[in-house]
Amino acid sequence: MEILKKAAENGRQNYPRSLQTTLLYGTAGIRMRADNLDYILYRMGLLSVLFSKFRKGQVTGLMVTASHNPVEDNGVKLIDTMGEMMPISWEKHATKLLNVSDDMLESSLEAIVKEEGIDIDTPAVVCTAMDTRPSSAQLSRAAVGGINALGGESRSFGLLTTPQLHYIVCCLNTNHQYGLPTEDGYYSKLTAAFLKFNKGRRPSRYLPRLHVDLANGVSAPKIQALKTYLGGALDITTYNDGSSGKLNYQVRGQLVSHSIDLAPGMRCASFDGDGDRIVYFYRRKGGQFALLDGDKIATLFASFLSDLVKASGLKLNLGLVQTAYANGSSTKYITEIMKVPVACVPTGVKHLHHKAGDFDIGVYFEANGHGTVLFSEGAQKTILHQAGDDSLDEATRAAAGQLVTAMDMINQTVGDAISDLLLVETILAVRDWTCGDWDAAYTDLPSVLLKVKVEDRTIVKTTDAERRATSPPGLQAAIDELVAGYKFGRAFVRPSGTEDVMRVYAEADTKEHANKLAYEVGLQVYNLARGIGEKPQCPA
Ligand code: G16
Repeated sequence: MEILKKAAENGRQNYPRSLQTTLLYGTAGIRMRADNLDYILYRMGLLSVLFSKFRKGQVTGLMVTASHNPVEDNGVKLIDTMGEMMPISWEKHATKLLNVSDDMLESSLEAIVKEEGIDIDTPAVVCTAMDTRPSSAQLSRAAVGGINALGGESRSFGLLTTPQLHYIVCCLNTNHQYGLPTEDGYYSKLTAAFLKFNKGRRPSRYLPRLHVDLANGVSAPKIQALKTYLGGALDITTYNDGSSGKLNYQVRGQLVSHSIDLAPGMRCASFDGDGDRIVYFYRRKGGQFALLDGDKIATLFASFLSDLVKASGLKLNLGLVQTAYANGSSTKYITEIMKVPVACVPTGVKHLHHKAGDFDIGVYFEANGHGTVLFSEGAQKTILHQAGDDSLDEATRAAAGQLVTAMDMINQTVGDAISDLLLVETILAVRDWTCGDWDAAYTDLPSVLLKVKVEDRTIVKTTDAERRATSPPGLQAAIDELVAGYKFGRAFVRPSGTEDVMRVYAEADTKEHANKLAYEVGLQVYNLARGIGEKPQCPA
């Protein structure tokens, strides 16, 4: 096929492969030091065109970002037609294109076309956007180079949060039914729902005042825009707003930046670099710092939505999806107190999103604050019907109407810090809650996350939603033995899909025990999985 040949030739000349290491399209795309990414972006541009053709010319998306990684890194996330992540079945094609030599690029493209039964003459459209990293503009140009080389139409949206691009892709493929495919359409849809929900509300304990740390990322300008649409209904003070300071500076596993001088009574939230994750935090009355993470947000959403489902007289099954990182106390609370079914899947929004589709209403969250709510097509229709059914009493209809408004506020395509923020604030206002009221539902077990550097992270293999290691031999037995020594002990290890490290998670009855367990498991990983560099240290 002539066009594949030309695209491969263009790649060889203008975007030659500059790395010989083996790369993987991982948890959320590919990310690494930005210096060598040009050819990768070019090739991912090619792939997104093939993917659009495979989807019969529907719009696909390509986001240039390395999300929570340091500013020196960059990467790419590919988006499917309804705004979800590119399907896992296509990741092998991405990995193949990341690793083939320039000489093999043409035949590799041909193999994808053949395997997926793609009609190469189908038109293709790819929407692109980028975060605020210094390397993003150049890498976007490389991606557009790839899109155009295969005859695809590229539509560049400039700076967007990752979830905004997901939203726009979905709008375009639903003929604008999901919303208007513009940034203005996004703010208008979400804030109209927020304002509707909060109209005339006069809470006494809840204060519509929030402090948000934006990690110097792409959400900084976006929150300013949001504020104009909110028109003062929510007073947002911003920190790390991009005016100075490094992107993702001090953003760690659980995304808590230290830039906010926390006084009691302040309600704070923190975003990651590309705006798809959010966690809340505050200082308890006794002065203790408290994190309201993705698990706490998930339980807040699930309990609120399940109350509305009951009040609207609907029979819809609501479930919650978590990963192994979910705090043991949250899972216990959801199953035993809330009586909501919980599913556990491997890390990565793509897994959670997929599983959430098994429920009429699927709430999914990773503990790190990545999550949203999915309403099945059937559930959406039933809710809309109920809200407009005049034969029902007013309270029942009003509850269904509130569900409709909540659906409009939620970016169902992917986890979205802005949309999640608006829904958290709405629920707190409706319930007239402070952070303390929200936090009171259950108490997290102390937990710790460690990183361990190893020679080759692929030698660690896991099963049971990453809760057990099957390789290297002896590792799981060693973890089991260590865990048995701690009250409420739980630990697991998994290779990161976004950084070149192994992650070790541990929880136990006290912080000291959780630290010690994580450290001991980390040492086993270091010894059995060929650790490199400094040995793990026991966290303070
Ligand atoms: C990405 C994924 C998340 C995942 C996180 C960490 O987040 O989208 O699902 O939890 O990376 O992944 P890992 O532990 O494999 O490095 P983000 O916000 O950085 O795109």
